[in-house]
Amino acid sequence: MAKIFLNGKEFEVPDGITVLEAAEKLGIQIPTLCHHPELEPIGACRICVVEIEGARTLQPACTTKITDGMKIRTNSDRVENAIKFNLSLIMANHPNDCMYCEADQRCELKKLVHKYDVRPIFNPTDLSEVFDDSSPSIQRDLSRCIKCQRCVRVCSEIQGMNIYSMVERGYKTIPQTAFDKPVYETNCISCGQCAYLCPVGAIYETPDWKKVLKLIERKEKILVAQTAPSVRVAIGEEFGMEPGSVSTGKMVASLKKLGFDYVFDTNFAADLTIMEEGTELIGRLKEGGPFPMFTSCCPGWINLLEKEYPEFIPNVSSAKSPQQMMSSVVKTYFAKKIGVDPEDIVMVSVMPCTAKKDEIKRPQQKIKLEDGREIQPTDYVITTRELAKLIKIKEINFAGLKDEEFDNPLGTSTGAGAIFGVTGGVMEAALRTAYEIITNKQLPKLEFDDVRGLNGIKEAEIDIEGKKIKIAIAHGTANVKKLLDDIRDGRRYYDFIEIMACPGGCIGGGGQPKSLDPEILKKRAMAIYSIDELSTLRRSHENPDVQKLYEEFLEKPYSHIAHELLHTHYTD
Ligand code: HC1
Ligand code: SF4
Repeated sequence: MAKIFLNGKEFEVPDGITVLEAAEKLGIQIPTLCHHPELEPIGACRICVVEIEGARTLQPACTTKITDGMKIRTNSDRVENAIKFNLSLIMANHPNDCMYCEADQRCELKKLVHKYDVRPIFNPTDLSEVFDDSSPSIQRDLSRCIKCQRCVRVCSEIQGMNIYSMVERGYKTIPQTAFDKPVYETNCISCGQCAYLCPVGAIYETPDWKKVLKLIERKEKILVAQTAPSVRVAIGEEFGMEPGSVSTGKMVASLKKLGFDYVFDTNFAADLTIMEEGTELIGRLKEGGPFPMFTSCCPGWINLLEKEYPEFIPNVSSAKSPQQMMSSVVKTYFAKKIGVDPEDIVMVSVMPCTAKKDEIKRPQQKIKLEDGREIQPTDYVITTRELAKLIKIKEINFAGLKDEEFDNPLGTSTGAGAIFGVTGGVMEAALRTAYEIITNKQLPKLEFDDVRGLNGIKEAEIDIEGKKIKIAIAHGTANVKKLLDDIRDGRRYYDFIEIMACPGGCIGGGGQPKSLDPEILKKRAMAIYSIDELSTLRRSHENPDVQKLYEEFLEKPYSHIAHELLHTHYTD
């Protein structure tokens, strides 16, 4: 432990930590912009400066390590004036376009400018003109870039993709793609982690909320929404609720208030996915491969597969993602049930994910109707943040809403469907069903502890009637690449692998509420597991409405019609 003096008071803090970490532990706020708890500190923005006795100049708290006896001041006039000055320098190169900016109330720069009462020294001139709307998932307006490099760092450190690097010099420096290519023409996998960590509005999800707002206000078609497993454990954060709150009922109520006619649960389709993918796994186990088999529900992973690992294409499950299964069922089975033309239904998905926005545009996801028309199952994807924005625009008091229930018959789900939203969840849900179908016995314990937790790569061996099945789970694309490289080069072998591109799985998706809480993924994961624990049904094959869907329409898992509607293929 080291002794330090912070603003005149003596404290003991662990050796080797930074001034910023020490202050955080002691409950003293130091403003930051480039710092993010998940990234290596670089001291780029100079907003976290502090006075250290004996040092000639102010020092950045994020990169300065504590030493024994260090005397630090965070609250002097000198510190405050420097923060103000550094913020005004950022503002001198930043447009005053807050009313048009996608970051709106979440802008970290705006909050600091207000707090420190920063006034413009001169009007911004010569701003970067890079505007990139090439991707269905993310947009970039680099006139708003504050050079914090969070996008560069998350894309390389956490995602291992290295799509951006800082180019140009001085105030003209920007994060740019190689050869200034539009981001959609690079190997970008659309995960949206760069947008998730952007402290301002320089990178953001493609704003489909505008189209959805028009739909709601014009109300010309039947509006159907579906909500992904991890939206309900995060959306409350946008309305001041405690991280880790489960707000399923309020989320459904808010969508009804916005004007959706039906609100269905993607968790239902997650159960359906398990029926199809589990059958595929059982089939491969009987027929001897191809192994490893990979899960297919994460579209960031599918983008990585096609762009960088096409040799694994035959190994990936052909099951569409739950989002696409739900929309395919809504526009066939459900449209028939309510007697409407599928093209009179508009299907909107609420997802934690930006890559879901490009998944819906894949041509091989289209479904063929009985009369030969080919249609896109999902029409629009909005992120958790975009749904929150719509709720705010419509002045709905989210926290005060009375809980409402999902509509039937596509609103029933099991605990197995719920855990899809967290790393390891798809694997656990698949094992619960595969084990019981193969052995005809009930699992003695439903929780597979080895697949839980936030380690980047998890592995286990499962015994099913004497047959050992080797499984692995990877999340965060840098971990995923490490695992794939090891398998390709023969250093590791598995039978079944779950891949999620974002850290934590969907709970940490690029479209989730932005958070600087280092414990945020843990809190959201615990909320997901609590939904499973409180469910009366916890195995996908027990979902009565999934069973009914097979009886009335799909016949059985992997049937011809199930193949037509619920399966897809990949191309390199
Ligand atoms: Fe996911 Fe999935 S779990 S991919 O993370 O398989 O986005 O939440 O909806 O489709 O169910 C996302 C989450 C989501 C799908 C499911
Ligand atoms: Fe990198 Fe993901 Fe951003 Fe693409 S969307 S640039 S892969 S962080």
